[in-house]
Amino acid sequence: MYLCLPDKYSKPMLQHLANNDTICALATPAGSGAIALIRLSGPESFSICDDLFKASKKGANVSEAEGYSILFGKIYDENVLLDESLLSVFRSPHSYTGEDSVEISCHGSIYIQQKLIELLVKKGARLAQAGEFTLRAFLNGKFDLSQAEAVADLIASNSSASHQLALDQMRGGFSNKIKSLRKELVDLASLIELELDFSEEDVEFADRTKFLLLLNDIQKEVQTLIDSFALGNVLKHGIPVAIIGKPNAGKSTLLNRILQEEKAIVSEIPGTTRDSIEDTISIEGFAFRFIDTAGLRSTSDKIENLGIERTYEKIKQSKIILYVCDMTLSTPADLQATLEDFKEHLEDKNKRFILVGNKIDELIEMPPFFNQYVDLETIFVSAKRNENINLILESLVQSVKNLDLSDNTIVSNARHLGALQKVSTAIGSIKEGIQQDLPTDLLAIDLRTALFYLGEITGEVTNNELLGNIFGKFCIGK
Ligand SMILES: Nc1nc2c(ncn2[C@@H]2O[C@H](COP(=O)(O)OP(=O)(O)O)[C@@H](O)[C@H]2O)c(=O)[nH]1
Ligand SMILES: [Mg+2]
Repeated sequence: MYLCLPDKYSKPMLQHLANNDTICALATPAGSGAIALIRLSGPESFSICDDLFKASKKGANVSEAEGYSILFGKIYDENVLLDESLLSVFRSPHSYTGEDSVEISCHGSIYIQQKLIELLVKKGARLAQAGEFTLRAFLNGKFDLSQAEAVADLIASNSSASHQLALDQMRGGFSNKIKSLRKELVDLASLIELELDFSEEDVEFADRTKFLLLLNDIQKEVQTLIDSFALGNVLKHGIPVAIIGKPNAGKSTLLNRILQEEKAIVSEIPGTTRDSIEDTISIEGFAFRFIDTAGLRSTSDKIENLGIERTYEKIKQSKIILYVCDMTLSTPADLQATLEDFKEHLEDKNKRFILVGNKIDELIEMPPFFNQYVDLETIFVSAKRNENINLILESLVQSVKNLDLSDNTIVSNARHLGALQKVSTAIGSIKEGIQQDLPTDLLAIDLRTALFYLGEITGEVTNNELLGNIFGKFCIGK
């Protein structure tokens, strides 16, 4: 009995997804532009291109071109000239997919793009499905699953932080971490499997005490990765900042100032904002998702009440709360009541609560009671006159800069998180099993589960690897 993955999940079985045909697709955004890029990958890439492309250089053709070379020439639909284009040639295995590939840079008219794709299909290429180039790259061993997923994250990244996160993952930072955890578990598993092989002889290769210590270490590392998701997720999708306060405090005005556009309706009528309005902007490389909410008050208006309910939900989901108050109306009692209402969030270490004293333009002097709350971070602004808004932005950025993002591997993918949680549960079961002195074969089941889910993250297969691991460490014949 060996630690095999169920076949349906193993990489060889995925091979059937990789048809051996030639695929093509538009790689640049749909629509017209200066240039469009059409990509071809598969064994017929070169011959298909030679069928419709005539290089300017005499005697040159795609089939004989060197890898990483560019050919200039004309594309014909039978005898009708379609475009003048550049063809970049990539020879297997030195291409993104690992296959023979060509990238056609044509003029970016929608007509040319469509016609050229039609032509490629006519000559034998098939329209690629979503992600199929990257799927091929994965199946051809160009990178593992989590790296392939990072390619999508990289394309979607909209801030320096999410870009860095995706880049680290694409370059294998996360994969290496998972691989090293897996290696440690495989080593343990090898010993356990040996015990199973020698089960009649009742030997214990794996010292249970050492085993437990190692499992503790691995579980700790897995937990660190799980914990990093909270941060990874906000870095990727933007740190949620809820703008809350009473009606007419100036929340929508503040949102508009921060976004530098008139996104939310501002009016002197209390209860104008009934639904929450969100937008993400990048400030100094970090994405923040600002949420303007319905003002908090008691009202009999049904719709406004739904909005208020939603406000409380948004507060829960936010990392940072900007509590906006109208300084011309706030009294010490109001402020006290507010702090009481939000006590739970004020005490939550994972949230930041910033009091924004708005409408300072209307004040002759600062109400002294605001300064009594020394523990509370307070920023005085005039949203209307765009005064001190930069102080809010600086403070927000500072809170992210204080986080140490450097050496730590940060999980930002929900699938990885799910798998890691299952790994942790499985390791917990093995530990329990050891403590209860359960037989080796039962421990092996949980070990396999843990390995399975780690493998699921990177898309690895364990059979051969594990066999190699067992025999690689022991002399045959011993
Ligand atoms: N004087 C002054 N008025 C403001 C300021 N910010 C907002 N207002 C006004 O306060 C009213 C309510 O603003 P709004 O942004 O809709 O408040 P919300 O209900 O909290 O979203 C509007 O008439 C705004 O022009 C400010 O800094 N100073
Ligand atoms: Mg509003």
